[in-house]
Amino acid sequence: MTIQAQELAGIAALYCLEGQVVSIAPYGNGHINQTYLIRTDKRRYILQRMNTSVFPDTASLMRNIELVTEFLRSQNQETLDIIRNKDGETYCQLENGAWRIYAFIENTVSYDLVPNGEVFKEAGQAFGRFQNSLALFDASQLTETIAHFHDTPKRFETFKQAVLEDTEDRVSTCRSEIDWYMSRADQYPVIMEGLADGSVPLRVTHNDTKLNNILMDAATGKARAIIDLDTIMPGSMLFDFGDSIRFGASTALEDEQDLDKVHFNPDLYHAYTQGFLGAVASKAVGRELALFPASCRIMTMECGMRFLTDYLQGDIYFSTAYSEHNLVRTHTQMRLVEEMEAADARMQEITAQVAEEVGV
Ligand code: ADP
Ligand code: GN1
Ligand code: MG
Repeated sequence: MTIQAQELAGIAALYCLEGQVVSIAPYGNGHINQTYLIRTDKRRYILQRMNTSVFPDTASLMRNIELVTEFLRSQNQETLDIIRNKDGETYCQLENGAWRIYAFIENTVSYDLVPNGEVFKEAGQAFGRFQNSLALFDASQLTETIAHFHDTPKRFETFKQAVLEDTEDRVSTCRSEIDWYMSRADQYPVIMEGLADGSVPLRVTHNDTKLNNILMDAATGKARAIIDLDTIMPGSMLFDFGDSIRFGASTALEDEQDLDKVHFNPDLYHAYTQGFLGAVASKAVGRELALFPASCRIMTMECGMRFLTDYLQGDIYFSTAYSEHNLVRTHTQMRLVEEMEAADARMQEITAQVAEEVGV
């Protein structure tokens, strides 16, 4: 749905914002919500039209975010600041969607591509610390915003169903990609099996740990706030670790069309592992450590499979800019998995070395 400028101004008018609104324009590179930057003559805000087909229970979603941000603030951590509307509510349910406003977290940068290992190590440390903080949070208060979010075998079932239904007549355009995902089916259950038999602990996790969901201080480069808190739910530490590597240990953007530019970089894996493991240290159990390299492949396969499912279903889930966009994203994920497969021994070596360094 295209939202008109006048509608956006109407939504902003439901809030007591500081200053006069000067402009409201699309902002950021998220794939799920529609994000806008509001500028007033005094300050800036983030306005989001939440994706209610992805998150149908808006009230529970916003309650989760309220609880988690209150908790993080009580721990002296910088976090999202929900601006309440004139009725004192955390969001506005309108005919043209469900809307929320956050204070803009100023003087920060977020990256779609890792500029260097230091930045990625810093991200790892921040996500590790975040994991530690969430360990103190009472998970029973949280609603599961998307059931089976990182249940890779279930994602695979949905994928196979999309292939069978072929509603958009696109199967013929991606046969080799489909075969690629079919041939790796035995790997998908590994994390879920660990959660089921208890060898992998159930924790409270962020579940969407890509690099552009962390804001770094523009001056010092230090991590300031972890954002996009929509998917905080019970999960495995391996979801958060693997997804960060999927996105950040690549030499190219997630939607790079030139596959010659797309490589898995083991040095970036090293940097992130140093940061993350340095922060979670002894909290990580042996089975989690053993699965660090496999979790990167599983999360990358899962994400690629989700892009391919969306391509087959007519691009109904992720934001896309052109008709092959999800297929292009699928290709980068496949390339990364192949290179991770080839680098498995090296990844295991790095994990063991870092574990020793941080005394795990
Ligand atoms: P999506 O779920 O679509 O990914 P996000 O909540 O991650 O949406 O927001 C999209 C982008 O907007 C982020 O990657 C970040 O660049 C920017 N952003 C979101 N919230 C804030 C904020 N409070 N302050 C500054 N930038 C923000
Ligand atoms: C989405 O919301 P965003 O853009 O940070 C998606 C993640 C995917 C990611 C792939 C709720 O993340 O699961 O890994 O795209 N979020 C949701 O880039 O599905
Ligand atoms: Mg995001």
